[in-house]
Amino acid sequence: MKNLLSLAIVSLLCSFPSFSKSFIVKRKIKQINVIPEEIALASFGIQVEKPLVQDLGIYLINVPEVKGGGFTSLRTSLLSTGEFEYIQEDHPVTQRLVSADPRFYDQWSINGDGEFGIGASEAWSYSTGGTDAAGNDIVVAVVEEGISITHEDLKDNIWINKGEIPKNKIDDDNNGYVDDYYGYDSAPSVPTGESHGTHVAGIIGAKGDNDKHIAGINWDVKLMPVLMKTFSTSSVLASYGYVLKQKKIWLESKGQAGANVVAVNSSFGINGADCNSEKYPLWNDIYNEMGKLGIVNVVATANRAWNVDNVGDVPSGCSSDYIISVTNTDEDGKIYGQAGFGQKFIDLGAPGTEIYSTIPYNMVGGMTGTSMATPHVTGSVALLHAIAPRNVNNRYYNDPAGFALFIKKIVLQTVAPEQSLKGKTVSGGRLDLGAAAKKILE
Ligand SMILES: [Ca+2]
Ligand SMILES: [Ca+2]
Ligand SMILES: [Ca+2]
Repeated sequence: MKNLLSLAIVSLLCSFPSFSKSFIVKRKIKQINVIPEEIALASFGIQVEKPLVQDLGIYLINVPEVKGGGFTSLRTSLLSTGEFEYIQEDHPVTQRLVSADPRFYDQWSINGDGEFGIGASEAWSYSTGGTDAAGNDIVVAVVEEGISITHEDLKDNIWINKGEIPKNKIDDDNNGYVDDYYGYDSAPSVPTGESHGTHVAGIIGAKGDNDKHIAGINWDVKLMPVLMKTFSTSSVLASYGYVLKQKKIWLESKGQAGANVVAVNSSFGINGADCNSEKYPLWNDIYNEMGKLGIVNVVATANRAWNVDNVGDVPSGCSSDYIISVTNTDEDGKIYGQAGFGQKFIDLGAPGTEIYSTIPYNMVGGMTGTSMATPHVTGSVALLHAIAPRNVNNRYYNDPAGFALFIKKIVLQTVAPEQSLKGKTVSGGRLDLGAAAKKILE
């Protein structure tokens, strides 16, 4: 009986000798060790490619391609011998790190479904963020009107000043700021949150894979809320001044105090202003000072379809080398209809159209603007710090200014080329975090 079946199987396999294909079989355990499996399986016309789990009788086998329903016949024939428990096809498996967050499917720019997303899942196979090769926490300062620090997808990633006791009206850590426990609030009130800031913060660092809401580009990162209640140069400078101070303390104390801020997100600005004129000297100045301490400032350009090189913009038209200026791309990868550009001043495009992220009251929602494009780049800078191998990351500690420029160079070098951004941006392309991650590992 067995021989007849074997012949039938062999003839089935031999009747379509076009291409060979791999299958996986599981033998019934009792058959093992009676005669060598390779020989036993050969009697069924099966060639063993390699044992997979020998103790369980699982083998990868190679058979000629069987056309049209052939696999089903092959399986039926093999199973009918009573010698096999299973036979199945060998399916390709791709490396795929996606988060289990319920609204992840809405995040076209991050979840890898959109062709014109940033390639985050590719980068996540190296790191999902949080600490660098030296084991230090990576901090991103988010300068905003307000952030919902109690949002359940943000609260675990909010930076706190451990040297400060909140709400006692004393500057406990003597850094010049009273009660700066949750970062800095230039108008001294407790932040309850505001949609814009909460949305921006979520793109950079909403907790990933926690079964809640969305995944930020960094699943674990420290988000430093730097709040300003008025939109004025003085308020912005005061906010940046806080970041500068915390980074200085961190460097001087060798990580014992302060904050390891590697990037600042600035999704605000002044339309049509000339940053490089005598009217705005302090902007470039403070970006350069932060840059010297290894901080990259990522800034949003105007939500107007105009050429920033001609009409000016603060801060995206500022000439400091330590800023990355970002415009908004849509789900087709093209520059959004209402977004600034400039071959000289605007560095690259990043997804900023219909972006889902956190909003107050434990919710998520969609928003569009250069404000949403910018945190994609800011979050990427932070993630690159986490991905950088030790020998590369050492440079950050030896030459922070040089490292800030190095990270900027990697981001701009690795963009996905995009026709609608050619001649309109420095790089002529769109943020590709997956490619940047590979580059920093070279
Ligand atoms: Ca303080
Ligand atoms: Ca205090
Ligand atoms: Ca989440």
